[in-house]
Amino acid sequence: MERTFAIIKPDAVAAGHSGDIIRLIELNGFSILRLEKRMISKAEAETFYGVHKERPFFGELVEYMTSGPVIVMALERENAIASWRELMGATDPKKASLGSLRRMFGTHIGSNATHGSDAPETAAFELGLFFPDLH
Ligand code: 3AN
Repeated sequence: MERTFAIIKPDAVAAGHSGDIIRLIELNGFSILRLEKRMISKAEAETFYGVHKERPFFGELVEYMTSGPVIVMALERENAIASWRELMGATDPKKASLGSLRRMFGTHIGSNATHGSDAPETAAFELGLFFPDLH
């Protein structure tokens, strides 16, 4: 069993897609270990996206992720990290495969409905940031 960290981003929450996304998470065999609807602070977003600090879209990304409530989740499944990335689809919703969450619910490369950790080290870092009591 493996764990990953997932976010339903502000655009998807605001558009009322949370229920559909959570249903697809469960249909795809993930256990939801933790789930919380909350705001992300500017400081949290800057820490969370620290690896993108030098990218031109960093300011826009932080502003967007703090613009409204999100749903943060700890998910568990066999091969959870790669499986969740596959269910999400490519970063750009226009290029994401048919049936993927970003294709169905994303609107733009900067507002692409969901986040998922990209490696075991990132999953450990991100889970620790949002669910420090999860062991
Ligand atoms: P992924 O989330 O698929 O791992 P990354 O790690 O390349 O994608 O990018 C992190 C986040 O930064 C993306 N989820 C997206 O919201 C945002 N992002 C990536 N590229 C762009 C871009 N060209 N313009 C605006 N936002 C972007």
